[in-house]
Parts: sequence; structure tokens; C-alpha cells
Amino acid sequence: MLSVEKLQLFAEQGYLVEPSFESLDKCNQMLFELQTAIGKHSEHFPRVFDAGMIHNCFMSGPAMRGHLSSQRLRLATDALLCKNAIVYAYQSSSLSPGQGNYGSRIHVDCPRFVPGYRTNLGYVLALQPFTRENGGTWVLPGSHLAERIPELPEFEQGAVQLTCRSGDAIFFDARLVHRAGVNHTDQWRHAITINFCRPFMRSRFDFPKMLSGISWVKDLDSSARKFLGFDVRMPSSLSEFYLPPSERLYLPNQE
Ligand SMILES: O=C(O)CCC(=O)C(=O)O
Repeated sequence: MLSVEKLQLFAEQGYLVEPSFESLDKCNQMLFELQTAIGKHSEHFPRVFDAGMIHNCFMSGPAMRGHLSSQRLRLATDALLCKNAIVYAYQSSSLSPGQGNYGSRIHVDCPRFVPGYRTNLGYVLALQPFTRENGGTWVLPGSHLAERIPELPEFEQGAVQLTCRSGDAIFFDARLVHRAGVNHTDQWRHAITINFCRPFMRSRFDFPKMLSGISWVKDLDSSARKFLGFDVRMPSSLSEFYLPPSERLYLPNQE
């Protein structure tokens, strides 16, 4: 799927935009689920530091859950991060009219800098067009190659703003310095964002535990299960450690 040229550019610049990564139909379903989730979330947590960001989006509807079964997404994480990648965090990034959000500060999505080694991969799926006016993501090309996070003037001098159509995806090295823009329109701008990590690392939440007892878990396909960490669960007793191969909690050969 990703040409050698694209992979080379990704290595140098730290990001790439994949056009029409997801269908408009699926994006619209996800948009509906996300808007519903935002309504509920703001009732339960009216004053949070990351307003406009819904956590664990796979809990908020079948389309956002189904996105974890996207073969394109699995192929992309294989190519841009590693085999058997898992989700560190699956959330959304919405900008309400006239606002930025927690993601609008200059930041990287992974605190560790390991020269020459990518630990995490960022992913933003535009559920609506990203424009200059509604806060398309700003990135500083090449900044993933250095440990230092530049100050605002340096960022502003070199940053480029990414504009997208609905369904376009932005992939980035999680060490790339970036930020969400500010929405200067009177309409919301919605996106889902996923941070992927290597399978030996830990997720922000214990997803298998969170999902214990939930009926739709049995319908997840193998790639969605893998993304949610079901193949790298830790045994908590010797009887779990000695389970037969077909029931093992931590599968062999996870990178
Ligand atoms: O919403 C955006 O444009 C960027 C989101 C972001 O900063 C992030 O996912 O870390």
C-alpha cells in the first residue's frame, strides 16, 4: 500500500497524509457516534482539561469500534511502526466553534526520544474537512528527529498546516512536534485520533479488563482484538500461565 517513496518521505518528514483512507459513509457513521458521545460525556464530566476529546472511542459505537478492523489500518501500522502493534490510546479531537483544545498546545505524543527507533505512531482521521479556518493540524516537518521541543516562534516559522478532506488520514511519528489548530468557524471540526505503540509496551487503559463481560467483544475480528491488547495480556496466576496454546493470554512472537 505505501510506496518506498512514501516511506522514505515519512522517515524524513515524520508524517504523511493518506487521501480517502476511510469511506465517507463510515466517516459519517463515526461522526454521528462521536457527536452523541460528546453530548453524554459533557453531562458526566463538564469541566475536564481535555474537553472535546472522547476517550476509548470503541466504547461509543459500532462504527468507531469497527474502524479497528480496518485492514488498511493494520497494513499501515505494520509498515509505519511494527507488526502486531497495539493501541496506546483511541480518542477523538474535536474543536468547538471559536476554540482550540488540549491538542492545540505545541506537543509530541510520546515522552521518550529513542534515536533511530519509533516507539509510537500517531493517526488522525478527519471526519470532516480540515481547513485553514477550522483548525487543520499543524506539524513541524523533521522535528521527530531531535529530542528538543522548539519554542513557539521556531515552531511557527517552520510549521505547515495540513488540510484534508473527510476520510483522509494523517499518520505521524509520535515524536513529531505538532498541534491542533484553532477553529475560527462557527461549526465544530471533528476527528478521531489513535496513538499506536509496540506490543510489548502498555496502553493508557487496560482495554481487555475494561471490556470484560461486554457482549460485542466476541464479535471483534483478530486484528481489532490484537489492537486492543488481547494477544499480550499478562497471566495473573500459574494456571493462566499454563493454559493450552489456543487459550494463551500472551501470544508468542509479539515483537
Ligand atoms: O486535532 C488535531 O488536529 C491534532 C490532534 C493532536 O494533537 C493529537 O492527536 O495529538
